[in-house]
Amino acid sequence: MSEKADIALIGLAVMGQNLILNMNDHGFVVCAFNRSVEKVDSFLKNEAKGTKVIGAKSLEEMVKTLKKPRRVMMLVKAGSAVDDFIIKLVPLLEKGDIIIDGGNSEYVDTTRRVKECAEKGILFVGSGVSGGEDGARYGPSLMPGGNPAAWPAIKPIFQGIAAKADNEPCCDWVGDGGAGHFVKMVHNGIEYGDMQLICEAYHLMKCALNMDNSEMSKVFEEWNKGVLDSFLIEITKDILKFKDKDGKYLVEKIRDSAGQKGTGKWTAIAALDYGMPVTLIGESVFSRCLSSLVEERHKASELLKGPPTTEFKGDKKKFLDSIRQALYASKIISYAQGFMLMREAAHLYNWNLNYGGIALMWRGGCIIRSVFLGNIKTAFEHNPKLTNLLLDPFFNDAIQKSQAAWREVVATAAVLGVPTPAFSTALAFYDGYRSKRLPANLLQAQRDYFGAHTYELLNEPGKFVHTNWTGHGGNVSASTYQA
Ligand code: NBP
Repeated sequence: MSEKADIALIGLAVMGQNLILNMNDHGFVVCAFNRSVEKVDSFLKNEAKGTKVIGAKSLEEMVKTLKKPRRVMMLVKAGSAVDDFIIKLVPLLEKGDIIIDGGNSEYVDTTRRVKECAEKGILFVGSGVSGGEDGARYGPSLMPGGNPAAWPAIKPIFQGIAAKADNEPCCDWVGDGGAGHFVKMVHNGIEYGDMQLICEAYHLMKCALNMDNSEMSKVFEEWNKGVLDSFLIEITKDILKFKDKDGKYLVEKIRDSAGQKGTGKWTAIAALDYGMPVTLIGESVFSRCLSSLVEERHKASELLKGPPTTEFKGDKKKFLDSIRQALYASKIISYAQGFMLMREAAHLYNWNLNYGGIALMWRGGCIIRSVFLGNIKTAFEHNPKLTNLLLDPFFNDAIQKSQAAWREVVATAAVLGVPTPAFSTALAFYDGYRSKRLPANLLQAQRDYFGAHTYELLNEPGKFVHTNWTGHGGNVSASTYQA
């Protein structure tokens, strides 16, 4: 077969098929392959009928169709399937050829694969792909990282098919090793946080303000015209007013037990591993876990009493706007925490992350796309060395303006007994972050009292000392290290 395909794509499930059609629309010739090869014929006869897409029945045949350097992209289930394909592909490729993994792989796996492939002369790229089915078809957000030598060869395809925001592609080179998949992981964690915040706003509207679905939908429609303008607020507006065949609101019939595929959990684990207080994403993961304890919650709901009513008795219109402000302020905290985590990982892995560029990559095409990300991009453009988003004048000002309403919502929710874990943890983080002095002095004293773990004095940082607090303990201290 003559070498005519610009790129091969392995994996003909929802993401792969749509990405192929998107590439085809942008003038690239794609060779399609799938483990179950019968799907190749079916795809060519149906979804890809009338396109320039070609198919291959084996990896050998697929590789022969490719222009050099060969570009092979996988969109298969993350995990061993990716390693299996790499093992089969490497002997068929030449030095300088490129393998791209567009699945939701763990960044540590990508770091390993980049290294292993480089040892064999193959350029490996791990790319976050966000936007689901629609994004893949009409413009995803793409977050490629890995072997930088691959970027010039894949850039035209990636930037060609990516979503555009402010006329710029939502795709740029992220960094070495697993940087692309790390950034995608944080994106997914932030998505967990955004969804949880919206759910808490909905819960308060329903339980504290007794609003019906049509009213709530209108509120989200209104919110979508301001600073909260985003894909997730927009779909929430649609979901809330969607009626089932019997005329009843569908969302109210859905079992309140949240599923998860793991990327939020990975973000929380990375936060713990790197010692970064990414509390809002953590709470969002735990909120899903709590929701799934349905039977236990049903029993507990009969036994564990809360306040006599969840109904808010004050100025409802004003409280509704306070919920909007609490959502906005909490969202700022969540993104500030997500960027803190990326900054720490960049420091540890020596990635040169472009934070404004990342905000632009998320600005369109993906699930967390929003107007707000434009403000984040601007903040990092003004100051690429910004240590924390909260210190940017725009976001500092936004938090100051919403602060009173945010505190009112968290306090009222606590009084009424309506759970708002993400709103609350965001506010606790804000108060902790802005505290010149925290009670960790007492904590250090406790550690030294019971475990001789030592402490530093305010006027002698870096010098660890131990006190014999009781008079009968020894004077020997434990080793000093950070877990
Ligand atoms: P799936 O995650 O459902 O994977 C289906 C593909 O993986 C099929 O091509 C299947 O081949 C192949 N596959 C499986 Br399953 N096990 C395999 C194995 N052991 N060896 C070789 N191939 C295997 O597809 P998807 O939803 O299109 O997602 C593709 C990737 O993109 C995943 O990593 C996913 O996490 C990620 N992603 C998905 C979305 C989304 O919205 N769905 C969004 C962003 C990223 P077969 O046909 O022979 O079974």
